[in-house]
Amino acid sequence: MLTLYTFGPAFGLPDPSPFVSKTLTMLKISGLEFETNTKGFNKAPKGKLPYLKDGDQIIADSTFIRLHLESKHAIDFDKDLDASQRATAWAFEKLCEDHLYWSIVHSRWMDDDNFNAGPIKFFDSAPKLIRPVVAKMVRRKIAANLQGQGFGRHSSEERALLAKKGVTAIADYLGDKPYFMGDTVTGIDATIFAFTNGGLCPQFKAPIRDALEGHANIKAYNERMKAKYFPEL
Ligand SMILES: N[C@@H](CCC(=O)N[C@@H](CS)C(=O)NCC(=O)O)C(=O)O
Repeated sequence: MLTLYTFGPAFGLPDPSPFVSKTLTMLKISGLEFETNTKGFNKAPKGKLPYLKDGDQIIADSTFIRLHLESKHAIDFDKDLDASQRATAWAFEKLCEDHLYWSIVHSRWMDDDNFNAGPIKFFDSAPKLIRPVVAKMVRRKIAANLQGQGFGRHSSEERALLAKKGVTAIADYLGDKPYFMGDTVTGIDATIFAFTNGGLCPQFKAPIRDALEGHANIKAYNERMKAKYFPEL
């Protein structure tokens, strides 16, 4: 049995982490049987979720999980794609993960209203007395990550512009296709769905959400993916 370590559904999303949502979607696309476990964060080999347990193997990181599923379980998520399409899909995946992700993180964690509407709940299990201190420490660490990556150094106008450019690229490439690469679902759909669905989360006011809301094709795509893979949501 495959076990995926996750944070657990929150904010009406399969998981608050787009990387976990990506992997949940990927596993659903694969058709493999799997279970989820929300108690694994402290043992995460890279200090991050998701990671997968497959027998006695532990695989950390959504991209390595995908590669593992492809090699060990003989799944080719991109079997219908030629080399040029695979290259395009890879570039869009990294646009989501290394760019749009930071827009989502910035708006959820750095904006006080958004923080109090969502991430603050992650600290409910900490003892009440030290809860604000723990929350402050984690927010500080995330602010440092945003500075290190660079996204946190931009002005709010610049951050909004970058989110808009990324989202427009996704909307333009998706066009009126049912799935991101064409008529059939491929690996990149797990990522595009996870990050656009996370960005559209109605619980947060965010430039990425404003940008996504402006594209009817992305919203329709999201509804299609949700109906197919997460009907419970
Ligand atoms: N490259 C990793 C990124 C995973 C990641 O950033 N996970 C975040 C949640 S979105 C996490 O677990 N953060 C916890 C921490 O940094 O302490 C992947 O593709 O799985």
